[in-house]
Amino acid sequence: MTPPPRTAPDLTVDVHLPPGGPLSGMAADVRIGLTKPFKELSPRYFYDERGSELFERITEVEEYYPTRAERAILEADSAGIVDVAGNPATLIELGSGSAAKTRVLLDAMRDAGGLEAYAPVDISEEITRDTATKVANEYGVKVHGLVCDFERDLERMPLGGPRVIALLGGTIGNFEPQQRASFLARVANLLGPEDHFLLGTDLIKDRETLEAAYNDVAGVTAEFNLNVLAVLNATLGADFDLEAFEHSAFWDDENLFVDIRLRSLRRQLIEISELDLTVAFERGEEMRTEISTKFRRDGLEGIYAEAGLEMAGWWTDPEGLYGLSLARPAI
Ligand code: AVJ
Repeated sequence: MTPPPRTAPDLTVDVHLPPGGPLSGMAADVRIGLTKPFKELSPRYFYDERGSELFERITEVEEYYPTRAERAILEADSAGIVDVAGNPATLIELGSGSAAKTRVLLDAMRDAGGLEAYAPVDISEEITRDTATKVANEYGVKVHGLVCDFERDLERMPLGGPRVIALLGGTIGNFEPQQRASFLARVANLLGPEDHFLLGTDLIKDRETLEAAYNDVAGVTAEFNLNVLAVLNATLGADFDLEAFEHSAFWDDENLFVDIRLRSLRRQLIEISELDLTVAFERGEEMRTEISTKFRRDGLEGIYAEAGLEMAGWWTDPEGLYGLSLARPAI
């Protein structure tokens, strides 16, 4: 047996998708959402190939600031983040995607001399394999990719630290308060005394800025939102007419989220053949497709405390649009 060449990347990718693939459970979930008095769909179904492409385009429109703001913070403060995190050896990234912004963090970890391993965690097998391979080759560190639903499979995250578990991009904004609380409590439970959790959160600001970010003039967000109906047509045999709905997004200053909906432009019946279900929409009826919660530093500290975490660091961009926080298990 010849040993592998010294340059062979140290790379593994484990797949933990349920038997039905990434969309298993979707049928039952959509049935529940569409038979409620106030209809709703989970934002997880936005991201088919077209949806992922449209989201990428959203991050490039003028009005949508969160991606740029988060990148600016990472570029300015990665060294500080790595320092407060105690020069970690492993970065575990939940919802890593193409890991575009992650490299800034990996660079800072490498510069601090700690970087040993990277674990990209994502629901898309293709993207995870691609990201894992690229990072293994670029950084020459151990890469352990995990293809799973990170919410369901959180306890599968590789051990060995000190680690940083990162959830960037403002994804936590999609979680309902209860779902968020139990997710963060599980994170707290998973963290060893030397581990940290790095979280990206969009911040509360004036209504105009928030609403503009979700109602871009070019209509990319509207197209992204409507695309979820095409996903249901393709995967569940539904017959949604995308022209018969319109995008709506408004800031709810009581719940502190941008409320993203689709409004039926006429009274209509939708057949969903795979569910053997007919859904009636009134003219003007709205269905929620996403919430995007916004935070303040003190609110987030309270949310951490309830989950058994404490904030160890806080960074914002110069305009204070977006926040990155580092949390550790509360003592
Ligand atoms: C990917 C959940 C962070 O809430 O801003 C962007 C998704 N939806 N425009 C967000 C989204 C409409 C985005 N997150």
